[in-house]
Amino acid sequence: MLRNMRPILAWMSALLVAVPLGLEAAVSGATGVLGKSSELESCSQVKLRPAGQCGDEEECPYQITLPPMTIQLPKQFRLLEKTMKELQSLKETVRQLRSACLECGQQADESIRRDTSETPTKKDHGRGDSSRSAPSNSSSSNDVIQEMQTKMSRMSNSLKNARNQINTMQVKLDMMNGLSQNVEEVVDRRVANLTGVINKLSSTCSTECAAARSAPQYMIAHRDCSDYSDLKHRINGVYSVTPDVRNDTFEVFCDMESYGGGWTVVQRRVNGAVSFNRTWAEYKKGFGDLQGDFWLGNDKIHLLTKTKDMVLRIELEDFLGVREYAKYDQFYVSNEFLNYRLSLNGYSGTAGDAMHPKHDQKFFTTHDKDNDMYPSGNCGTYYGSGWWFNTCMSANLNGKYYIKRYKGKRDGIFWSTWHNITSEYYPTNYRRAFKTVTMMIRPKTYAP
Ligand SMILES: [Ca+2]
Repeated sequence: MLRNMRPILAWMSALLVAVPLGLEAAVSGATGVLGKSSELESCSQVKLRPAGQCGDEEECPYQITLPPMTIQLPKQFRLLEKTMKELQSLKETVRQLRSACLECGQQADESIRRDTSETPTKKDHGRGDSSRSAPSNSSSSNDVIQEMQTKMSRMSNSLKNARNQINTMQVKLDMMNGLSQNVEEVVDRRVANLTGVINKLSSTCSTECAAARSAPQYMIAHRDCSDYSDLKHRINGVYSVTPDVRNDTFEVFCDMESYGGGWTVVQRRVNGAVSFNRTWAEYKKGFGDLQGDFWLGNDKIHLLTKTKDMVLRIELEDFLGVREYAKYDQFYVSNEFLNYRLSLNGYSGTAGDAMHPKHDQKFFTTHDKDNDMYPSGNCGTYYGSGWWFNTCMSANLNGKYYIKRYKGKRDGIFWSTWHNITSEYYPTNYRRAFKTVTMMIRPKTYAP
């Protein structure tokens, strides 16, 4: 702008020099002529007359009146006028801003003095708002400050509450620490006790478990007497066997000495101390004394014969001292659902085959359960025995135990192929009695 004004000012200086009047008067009224030209339009010629009050020495100021004059000004004069107006406007704005800034600063200082918790950030913020606001916005600045004070107050209260909560939590934490210490003491004591027990067990194990480690070799289930094959078991007696691990273990009498041993005895008659005239349930479960007369039990005989191919050996001795045997290479007794049906075959021996022809595939009958082939009655009832009766028998090893020959109904222990037995005619002749009977089984694959 100054670059544009420079030729204008030079032109004005030349104009004033050209006026044929006192230089002082022209200079003093220069701006007035320019700003108030309309007031001078009535003057027709140049006049010089006193103006204002005169002093003591009558020195009065004089006013010069110029005739109407039209001067053609270049268009840049509009820029000058505009520039002057803009300058005046800027000056006024600066003045107002300065005034507003002073008032705002005073208010901010007062606010700072009222609010002891005021922060420098807030003060700067307040002044920043004021510097951008006119004096009329001071009330809004106060509102902002009050709002911030309210927020500060709320934050202060929140902080107080938080502090109270922290104190409460601290108290609880102290209590928890106390409890934790107690629990730790209890746990430590328990762990110490357990450690002692474990150490004790460990020391015990170090001396005794060596034998236990080798124990599984001897804990294989003995399915029957033939599984007791080691030398220390070569003695007749009662042993435990588990033919089927899904069923119970039970005791049997093992003949470990006769004919290679390994025999599981399922029936024996030696003294007649035990009656064999028993019910279905008794034959099912077994009865008698394993060391004397007994029936092992149909369920147990079934278990013993179902998992292995078994050989049946029957030993007979009469009171005359005659000893014979009958051996069957196949012997199997079905379960109770099939009425303990007998399967046997493959006879060999000296007593004759009194069993297979009439008793193979026959069901078991007792006096309270008639499964025989005799339609008019119960063979079990008639002969006082439980057996695989047909119509009714050619052998009955569960008959009555007679200690000597007898007459009448042949209800004693009977083996129809025994020597000279065909000469016993009913009812005149005596019946032969048997001193001992043994039925024992062994796996077909058994090798002594
Ligand atoms: Ca019948």
